[in-house]
Amino acid sequence: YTNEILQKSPNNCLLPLTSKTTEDDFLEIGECNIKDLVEKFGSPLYILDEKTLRTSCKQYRDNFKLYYKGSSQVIYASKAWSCLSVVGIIATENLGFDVVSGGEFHTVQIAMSKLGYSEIEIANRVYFHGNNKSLDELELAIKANCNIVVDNWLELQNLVELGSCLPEKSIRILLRLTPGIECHTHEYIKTGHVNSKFGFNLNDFETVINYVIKQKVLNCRGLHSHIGSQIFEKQPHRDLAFILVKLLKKSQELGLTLSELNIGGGLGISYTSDDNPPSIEEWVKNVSESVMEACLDSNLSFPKLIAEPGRSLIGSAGVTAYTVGSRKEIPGLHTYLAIDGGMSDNPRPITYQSLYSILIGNKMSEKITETFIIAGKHCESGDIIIKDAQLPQTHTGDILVVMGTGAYNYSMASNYNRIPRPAAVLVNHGEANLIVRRETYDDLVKQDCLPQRLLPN
Ligand code: LYS
Repeated sequence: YTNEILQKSPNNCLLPLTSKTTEDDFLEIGECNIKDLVEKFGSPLYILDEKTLRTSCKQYRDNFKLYYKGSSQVIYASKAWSCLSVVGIIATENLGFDVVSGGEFHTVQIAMSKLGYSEIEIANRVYFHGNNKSLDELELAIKANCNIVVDNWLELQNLVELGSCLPEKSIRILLRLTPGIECHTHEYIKTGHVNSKFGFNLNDFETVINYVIKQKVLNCRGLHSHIGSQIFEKQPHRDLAFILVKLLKKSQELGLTLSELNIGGGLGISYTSDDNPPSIEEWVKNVSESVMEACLDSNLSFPKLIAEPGRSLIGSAGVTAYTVGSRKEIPGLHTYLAIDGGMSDNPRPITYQSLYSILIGNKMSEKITETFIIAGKHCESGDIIIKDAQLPQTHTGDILVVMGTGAYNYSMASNYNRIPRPAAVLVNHGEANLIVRRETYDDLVKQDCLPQRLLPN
């Protein structure tokens, strides 16, 4: 891994920015040796590089300041990885949060209040999304006074009802719209196409605005749209900017002036060397220029521009270290190499057929001589992390590192086959701190209940 790879935008490097090979041929991240990390914290292990995460936050922030001539706010899509330390780092980088559940919101509230932020600061930074928020979640959001991104009619009506005893303009909302934009990504992670489950369809726009205008309790500040995830093209966001700005104009004509425009997220990362996503700078420049151009066309002042990256902030900051276990050779066919984790700590390959890159963390510069199928340890033939991994001679006990696992690995992990979820460590300047404790067998039965009548008398 040459400097050339390491100097790219954080979303376009396979390994975290601080990755190096030590003299004795081990992978080092955040000045921590992979072997020491696995010895100390066990395996599998999620490893998160603080420097890479902070660098991507800074690149988003700085580039919006550079390219957008209005105010802007970057909000982290918590769904990529939500835990106290990740939220803490991102909060101190001055980003806000997109949360899609009471649980994600609670995590932000706890982390930010532990760091000393006031309730008002927390509320201002949180945007509560979701296509089916429960009444409890809506109440939570209203009580905290955060921004609510309203997805549908039921939610609008529920908000009006819940807010009926509140003073005027108490509930800050944005309206989520389905812009009818197709982008090239996996079917399951597209969100902006016409038959998406998310958001109001455009033909409802006028009716929705007219309804919102009449509701005293609703303080509608802007529009939101998100077209999908792991996107490499730039045109869809440009199109989206023009569509949304036209709707800002339309809303103004209907009597509702909106000051915020949330353009969503979706910038991809490179999982393999064939991937070449735009850099964070290119993405921000494209979005900023498109929104400004559209505003000039429509003769509107620049709204507060909000973007909500998740994967491109944290994806490449993380790797997962596994220990190699059994090896099965099927003569004339292929060789399986099994690791001590799999679809429970990384469900992306089985869910989206996602590709990953790997290396052997204790044999960084050894010659590639073998091709393996990397299998997980779950009771499913589909539990395959990589179908054709090119590796040096690899044996039981070697440390296999999967790159680009910072997003949607920890957050989508399960206990399938009652396998405890791995620990996570944060590395920086030679220090490694546990940020998520490894689950124990006792944790696995913690929520189980055994009714009295099942016990012997
Ligand atoms: N979980 C998805 C993935 O791993 C991304 C979901 C994005 C949701 N808007 O690619």
